[in-house]
Amino acid sequence: MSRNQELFDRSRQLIPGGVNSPVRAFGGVGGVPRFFQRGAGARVQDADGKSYIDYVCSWGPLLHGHAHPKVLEAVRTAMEKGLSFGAPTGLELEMAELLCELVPSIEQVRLNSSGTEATMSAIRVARGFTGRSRILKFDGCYHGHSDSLLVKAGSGLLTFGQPSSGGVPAELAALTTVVDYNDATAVRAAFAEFGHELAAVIVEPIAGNMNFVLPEAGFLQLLRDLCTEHGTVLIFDEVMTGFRVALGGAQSLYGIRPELTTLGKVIGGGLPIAAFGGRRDIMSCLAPVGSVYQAGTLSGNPVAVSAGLATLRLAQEEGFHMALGEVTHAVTEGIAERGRAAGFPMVAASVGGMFGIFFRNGLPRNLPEVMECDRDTFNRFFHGMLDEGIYLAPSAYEAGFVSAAHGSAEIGETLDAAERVFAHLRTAS
Ligand code: HOZ
Repeated sequence: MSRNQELFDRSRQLIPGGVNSPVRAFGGVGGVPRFFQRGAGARVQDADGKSYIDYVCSWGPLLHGHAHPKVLEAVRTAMEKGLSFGAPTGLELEMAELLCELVPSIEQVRLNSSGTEATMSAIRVARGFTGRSRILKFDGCYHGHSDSLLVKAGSGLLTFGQPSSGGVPAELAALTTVVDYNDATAVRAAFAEFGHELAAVIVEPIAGNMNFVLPEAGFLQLLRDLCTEHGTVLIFDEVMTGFRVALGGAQSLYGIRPELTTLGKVIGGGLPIAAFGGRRDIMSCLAPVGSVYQAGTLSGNPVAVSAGLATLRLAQEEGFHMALGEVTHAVTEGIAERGRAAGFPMVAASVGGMFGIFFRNGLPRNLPEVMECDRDTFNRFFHGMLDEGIYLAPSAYEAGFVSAAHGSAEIGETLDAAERVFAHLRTAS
């Protein structure tokens, strides 16, 4: 029996589904999850000693790959001075200064420990600031697992949102209105009906939790205009896109200034840290200045902040995102070209170090179109690539990630593997 299998069998006895986050269980693709024992640069090694080129990068944080020497050095230096104080440190101030400099819409920022906390807190401060309760989100955008955000659309726009998870009270879900991504008509209709009640609109400016879906021209501007008109707080969830698609996040690419932004992943470089920030008058609603409560024992943890600072400083090097984007484009377009040449309908999209590949004709605009992809072919492609030593996200509905440690060797190996896998899939089908 493989060591991965043995670890999975034992884990399932003690950890629900054998994993600490559902998608890791390989439920969507089948088979045995790989248990990793180490990572270096663009590569990871599983419990059986097999090596893979990693296109998950811990779901985004590892912008410079695994165990980058400068990030490790920063962590070592910080941890030797103490792991946690539960009191302010100068490092947190350095992080706040850097975040406000890199993302100009952030005038004040607060650190916490996970993207879920950041989005949950941003919603609370938006509700506290506006004195309103209702929020608007988009189907297929994921903003962590707090109750107000685990909500799917009801049967029509004017029906209440429904919980998308057990344990979420229907009464709470009813305060969340859900419409399709890129659907300007539905957004206008929602504002016409509920605009005066909307505390916040929360959106991934590039959606990375229904695979990878780009905003259509004018979509984010429409949200900006309607929020301004109705006194609604626009929240950009840049937990995934922040510092990954561009140094100033997706908002810098599209030229939109949200009231609030949530960040995570890259700002911890692989350690748990997240942040939410934005307009000074809104952030001033937070305790101890204002009445909106939010706190955390490990918020602003010095070791995590140090890893994040080192990660962000490396990303500030001239041309960093351009080079990252070129590698990502070469890998993803190369895979899609080989897929099409083998007769599969396939497209790819990427920005900076984040990408999506789809088994369908044409890029999807929203969740229903993402769901039209050929999942069975994706799953066979995924397992073929895994056997070849290429680790893609174990789900057709997740974005992929490339790091600065991925270079020409990784591009070549990945494309050669894809060619062999497509040739095999074609003969098998
Ligand atoms: N939230 C991630 C999927 N979009 C999964 C995180 C994980 O399993 O680590």
